[in-house]
This record gives sequence, structure tokens and C-alpha cells, in this order.
Amino acid sequence: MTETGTLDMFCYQCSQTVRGTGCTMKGVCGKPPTVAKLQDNLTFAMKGISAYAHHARAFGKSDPEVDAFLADGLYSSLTNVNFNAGDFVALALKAGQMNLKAMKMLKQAHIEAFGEPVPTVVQTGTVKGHGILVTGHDLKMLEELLKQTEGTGVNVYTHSEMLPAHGYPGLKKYKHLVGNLGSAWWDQKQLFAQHSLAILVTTNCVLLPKDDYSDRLFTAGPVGLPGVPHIDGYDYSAVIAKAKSLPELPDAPGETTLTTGFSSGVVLSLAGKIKELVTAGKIKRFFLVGGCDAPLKKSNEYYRQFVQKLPADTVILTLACGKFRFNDLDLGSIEGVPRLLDLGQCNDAIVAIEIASALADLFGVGVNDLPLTLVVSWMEQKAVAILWTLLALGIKGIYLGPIAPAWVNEDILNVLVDNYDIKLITEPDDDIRQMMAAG
Ligand code: SF4
Ligand code: SF3
Repeated sequence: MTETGTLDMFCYQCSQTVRGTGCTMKGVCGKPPTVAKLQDNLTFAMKGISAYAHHARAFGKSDPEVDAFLADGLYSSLTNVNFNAGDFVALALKAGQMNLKAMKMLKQAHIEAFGEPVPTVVQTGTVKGHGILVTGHDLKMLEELLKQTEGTGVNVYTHSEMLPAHGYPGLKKYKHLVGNLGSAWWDQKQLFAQHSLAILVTTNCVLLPKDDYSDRLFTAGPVGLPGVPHIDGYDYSAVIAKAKSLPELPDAPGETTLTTGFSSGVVLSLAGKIKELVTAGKIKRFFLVGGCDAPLKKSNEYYRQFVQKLPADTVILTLACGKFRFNDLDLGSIEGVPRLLDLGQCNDAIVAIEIASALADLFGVGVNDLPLTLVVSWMEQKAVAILWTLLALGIKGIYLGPIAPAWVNEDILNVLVDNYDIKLITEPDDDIRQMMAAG
């Protein structure tokens, strides 16, 4: 059984929607809850992989092995086809491997199209004039919009997972890509209502709009909202016309700036210095803090405090929308190595993996022996795929939050703890003490 966003329960296996907790088929399948949860987990991970494969396809890239896995994996989650929990753990690990390929393919596509990101300071306020806000993950759509708005007097802003676009040379060259507004996906109802912008939604995670901005909203690609115009292809003239019809935004610089664009090339160009600082005890530990953010009490309380409380001799890598919990903080640098390095979107977990393996080579150890702790926030299906990628790579000791995923029950959590030493986050002080004391 799988919970949906409604009060109903949906079981993917018999495709039954049942009120409350009962099974209308009287549990005829006899499926153990652990198998049902592992099947759900696999389905979630495959949805995440599909998103990355979809974006790569927009750049003309695909991988028959990934496509074949998506078909085989979905077939395995069909009605009563396989009741072996172990098979679903193996499939989840395979999903992790396929997600690694999908993320690599997408990263290669982004770099081929726009160059490798470079550190870039991004403004957070508004600039006088008309504007379009672009949200979601689709950089190809952003590029096409930038081409079509060039010289029109309409400025373009990023939101949430679009922030890393500013680091790509092929996108930052557009002077009318003027800044970023807001933070993670879940602030959109308040943010979109606040500014008189046209808004282009390119991917998940969109929310059903409020009336006060739904007439300024446009969807594209796989996104759809009732009563909201959808752009097929890459002709954004309706979005540009809408932006021009709206009152101009004021010149209102933001109080902070954000820095993004730390690609593997940029971070690894510092490898010699990093080695020297680690050897001299001036960098004690690296942290990867990031993932899909959730508007939960635990997230509100944990991640910002966690990063603020980390000792000054630590370096924090971050990615995905979870970074907006703390990416406005000025954490300074350690002898020229910035303490906060934004690697990009959630799919740029591949960059974190590349950096971690390069650091492991540099120090002549395995990734698990590096002074590195991963604090991964999960919220939706892409994060599930990324988690299984990390597990498939044999990475142990990941701290997971803000809460245990719904596809985990006690049995599954025990397997994750026993085999991968997964821990759930607790309190920043306690966790930091434990992490800093790790080998
Ligand atoms: Fe789900 Fe089993 Fe009930 Fe079918 S019989 S709806 S698979 S729990
Ligand atoms: Fe996840 Fe929506 Fe933020 Fe790409 S996909 S990070 S939540």
C-alpha cells in the first residue's frame, strides 16, 4: 500500500484506491509490507532517474541501458510479479547505478552546451524593468528564453533549482540574467505573488497556484496546471508579452548575494592547496550538506543551525534546493579555499561524487576513509535515486533527514543501518560532535 497526497490509500499492485487503511481486495496478495515498501522505493527511484534522463534527452543524449532498466524495473513492480525482498534491494542498487549514468549523461550535456561552471556571485533583489522568473531544473528552456529575451528589455531571474544556471559561461554571458529570487521550491506561493513577473515553470516541484499569480504563470515540458497556459516547444513569445504587460519591477537590490558555480574542475584546481591544508590540520573535515528540501519543522530547525555550528576548520559542499537553508551565510574561506561550495542542482550530485573520488585518490584512501560526512536531505523521488546511487557506490555512514522516508519500515531501516551505517539526523550539536569524532 502506498499513501497518496489525499486521504485515500493507493496500492500500486492491484491499482486499488481504498478509503482509510483497508485493502478492498482483502489482502489477497499476502504481500509482506516490507516488499510493498521496497517496490514503492524502486518506483520512486525510477521516477527520479526518468527526470534526469528526460532532461538529457532534450540535449539529444540517451542511454539504452538506462532506458532498458526503466522498463525492467517498472515491470518488476507490477502486480504480484515478485515477492522477494532481496530482489528489490538488488534492483534499488541497480537503480542507483543507472542514476549515476543518467546524472553523468546530463552533466556532460550541460557542460557541452554551456561550458563548465565557474564561481559566480548572484544578486538576490530586483532590477528596474520587466521580468520573467524561471523555476525548475531545465537549463535548455532557460537558454532558449534568454535568447528570445535578449535586447527586449525583459530581465530574467532564476528561482530555486535554477540558481546554478548563473555559473555556466554559456548562460551567464546573457547580461539580462540578472539574479535569483526566493529560495527552495516551497516558497513559490508567497514569492510568485510578491513580484509582478511572468513565471515559467520548467519541471517539478510546482505547487497548485494561488489566484493572485495564476494569470502570470506558464508551464512547459512535463509540467501542467489547470487553467495555466502550456508552452509546447521553445517559443516563449506569450511569456515575454505577459512580462511586458505587467508593471515594471523596482530597483531593489537584495540584502545578500549567493555564490554558485563550483564545478569539479574549479574545486579540483584547488586540490594541491586542499591537500596541504588537510595535512597541516587546517581543514579537519569536509561535509556534503544538501538534497531536496522540505518545509518541515525539523528542516526549519536543523540545517541552518547545523552549518552555522560547524567548526571554522571545515569545508561544506552543497547542492540542490536544500542549500537555501544556509547559502546566504558568509562562511569565509580557509587560506583561499571557500568554506561553502555550491556544486549545483540535485543532479550535480555527480559533481560531489567526482570530487569525493578525486580527493580519495589524492590522499590514497577509499572514499569512506576520507574526512567527509554526507548529510543528505531527501524529499522527493530524485533524492531517492541519488541516495541509492551513493549506496551503490558503497558510501557508508550517510546522515539522512529530515525524517525517515515513508518507504522505510523498521526492517528496511535495519538493513540500511547494518549494511550502510545510515543514521537519521538528531540535533545539530550531537550530530556534529559524533561526525567530528569520526575517523
Ligand atoms: Fe495491494 Fe495486496 Fe491489497 Fe492488492 S491485495 S490492493 S496488492 S495489499
Ligand atoms: Fe529536489 Fe524538487 Fe529541490 Fe532538484 S527535485 S532538488 S525538491
